[in-house]
Amino acid sequence: MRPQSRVSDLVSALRPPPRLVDWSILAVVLFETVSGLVSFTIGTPDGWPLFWAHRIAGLTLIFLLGYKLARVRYRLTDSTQWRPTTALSVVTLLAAVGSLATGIVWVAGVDVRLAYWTLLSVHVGFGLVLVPLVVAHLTTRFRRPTRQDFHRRRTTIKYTGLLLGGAVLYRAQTFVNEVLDTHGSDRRFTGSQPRPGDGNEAFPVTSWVADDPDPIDREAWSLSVRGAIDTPLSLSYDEVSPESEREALLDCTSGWYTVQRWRGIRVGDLLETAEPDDDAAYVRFVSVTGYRWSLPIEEAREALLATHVGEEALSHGHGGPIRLIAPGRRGFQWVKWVERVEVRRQSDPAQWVVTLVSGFE
Ligand SMILES: Nc1nc2c(c(=O)[nH]1)N[C@H]1C(S)=C(S)[C@@H](COP(=O)(O)O)O[C@H]1N2
Ligand SMILES: [Mo]
Repeated sequence: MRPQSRVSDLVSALRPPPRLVDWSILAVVLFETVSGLVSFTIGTPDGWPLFWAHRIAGLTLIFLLGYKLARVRYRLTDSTQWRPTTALSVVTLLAAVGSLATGIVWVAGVDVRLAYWTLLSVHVGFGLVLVPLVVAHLTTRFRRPTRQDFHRRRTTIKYTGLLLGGAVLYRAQTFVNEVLDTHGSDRRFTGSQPRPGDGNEAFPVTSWVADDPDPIDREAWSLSVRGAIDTPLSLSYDEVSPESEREALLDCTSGWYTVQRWRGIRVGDLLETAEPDDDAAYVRFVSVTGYRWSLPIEEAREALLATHVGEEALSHGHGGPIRLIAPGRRGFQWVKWVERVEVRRQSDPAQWVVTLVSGFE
């Protein structure tokens, strides 16, 4: 037997029963959505298993979509089979192929932009439209798996095999990256690609969603510190003495990272002057736009409010006069254009919504 047909025999042997294929596709799409969104919050290398799980499970879709297409291809190619729901099926297929393809091409290190979106952002976009499409598609042809579809040992073996298949595909792709020395092997564990160089020009200006304030007049601006503290503060730009410096890595969920030397004031030094109450637990950083994020107070002490990047004063785009540097956190938590530091007793769940809607009128 030729090796090629052995592989295809193996792949056919792993095929779950048709109804299970459909539900497996739904399960994988949901897993990819959840793992993808949760991965946005992970910035330290100990979170790597989630990224690997996302990649491996995502690649099993190649098999599952293959099984599915082999079975239903005639409904697309034979026009007497067309139904009103066929259009929905086609759109669902396109979204699935789109998210898979952009994910795979991203792993290869390709860095093209569509309008101003990185491929990774397009991947996220495809993924987000795919969820309602798959759910809608499944309800038009709703068939619950039956007891006969499950066979404890066989089912376990098949799904284990499929996940192994996904792992082999991912390993094959990283191997190709290494052999061809593509930019895919420069990626961080988060998948982000490097933006080398120092200073304002070295890395892109990015908004999480829609935040885009007018440039801030440094003379009129001030930084206030308030909340659960003894001594409220208000500092003009000149009163912020940028004496602390540290290197930190900014990793944006749109798929790039940069390592810069940031200079500014340690939040811990600000807090020492402000004297937090004993039960202070969080520090919230609020932008002139209302955009905000909180850090647990111990972590916040180590964070920096930066006025400088590299040797330069922070540009408006990068959050000047002052922005938060939160090492180990993903980019969207590095609040730009900070004007208020609030010491608080509670966490701030509403920040998740505020960051998404800030900037919309
Ligand atoms: N106020 C505010 N801060 C923000 C954002 C925003 O939209 N508004 N975007 C965040 C995101 S998603 C990232 S990746 C970084 C980008 O910083 P940069 O524009 O300096 O590269 O800023 C973060 N801080
Ligand atoms: Mo970002």
